[in-house]
Amino acid sequence: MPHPILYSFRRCPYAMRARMGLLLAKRSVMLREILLKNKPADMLAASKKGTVPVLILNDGSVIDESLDIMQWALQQNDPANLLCIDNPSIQSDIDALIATCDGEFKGWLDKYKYADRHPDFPEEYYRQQGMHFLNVLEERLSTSNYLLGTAPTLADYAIFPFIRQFAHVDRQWFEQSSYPKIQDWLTKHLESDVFSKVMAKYPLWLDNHESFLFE
Ligand SMILES: N[C@@H](CCC(=O)N[C@@H](CS)C(=O)NCC(=O)O)C(=O)O
Repeated sequence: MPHPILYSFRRCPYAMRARMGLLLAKRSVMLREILLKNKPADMLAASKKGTVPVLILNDGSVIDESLDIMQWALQQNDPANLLCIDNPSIQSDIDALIATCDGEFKGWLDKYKYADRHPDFPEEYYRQQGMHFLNVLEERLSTSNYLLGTAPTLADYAIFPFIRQFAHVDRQWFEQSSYPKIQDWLTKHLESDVFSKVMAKYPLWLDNHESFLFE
């Protein structure tokens, strides 16, 4: 049985979360590393959106949303119960947190990251807006080790790549900021085996059309 194909870009937070979902579900795929400035025709033929990640299943169907890829994998095998299948109330908290991350927070994150392209306000303004979400996370992490309790859920893995980006915009600011719980939580994820595996470097697919087993 051939493996599904995953078009991915190492540094994309959406692709990171998809790779983590696949890894945590122990779902092997053939990884094709791309560059956003030179997208392979095969990837665009599969998904016209032109975003990564894109997963092509063996039956030819395509999943081109990172969260859908995580869910597809974890619905088949979720040894750590990241989807919290027996707890609809936690599930709706997970969905709500991820929706805020991908919606409002991501909007401010992009403006903070590229403040020079958004001269209406200074960088600090965009950071301040993004901090509303950080405040919510800090409060949650003040009462438990993970966002939804004592164990990680889909929300932790889906959200931390974006907090990592936020922290990287101005590391000095982040390190002295009043977010000690987020700092610990982020460090824990960044130092995890899962993260170091998903951040392994692969040669570009377009260089020699070689996919790599990702498992
Ligand atoms: N909603 C999509 C967003 C994916 C996305 O926007 N990925 C970015 C890279 S981080 C991308 O591919 N952008 C296209 C481009 O820059 O050309 C998902 O969750 O998969």
